[in-house]
Amino acid sequence: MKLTTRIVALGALVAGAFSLTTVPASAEIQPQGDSGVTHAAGGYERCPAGYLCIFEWRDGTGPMAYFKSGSPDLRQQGMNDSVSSIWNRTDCFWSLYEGLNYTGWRIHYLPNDQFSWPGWQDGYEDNMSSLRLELC
Ligand SMILES: [Ca+2]
Repeated sequence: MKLTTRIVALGALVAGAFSLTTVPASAEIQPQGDSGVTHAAGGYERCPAGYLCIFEWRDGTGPMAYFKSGSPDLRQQGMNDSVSSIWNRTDCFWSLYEGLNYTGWRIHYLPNDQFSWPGWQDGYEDNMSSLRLELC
């Protein structure tokens, strides 16, 4: 009986040590090239340093696309008219546009801006179709 208790305790200790070395489910992703898309679970923290990230859902959640320089057509990333939050994790100025190929109205984002709807940009959620780096 006493031996069994010790074995169970040892098992719990090993399990605890293992969980400490497990990589957290939500962390900054490793970007693949100048742009990409991830469906990994998590929030804003998935956005890699040096990229502008857009999120399908509010508060940095849902599918995320990341960019070094931009995209003329967010259909390529499966994010057309579906952006609900952003994080400009760069030292540059960016513009997000209502239309494809940088047309229509645009919203400027400053270095390190993080934004989620609802907010002062009412009417723009789920409307952006292209984006690009404007000034560094
Ligand atoms: Ca649009």
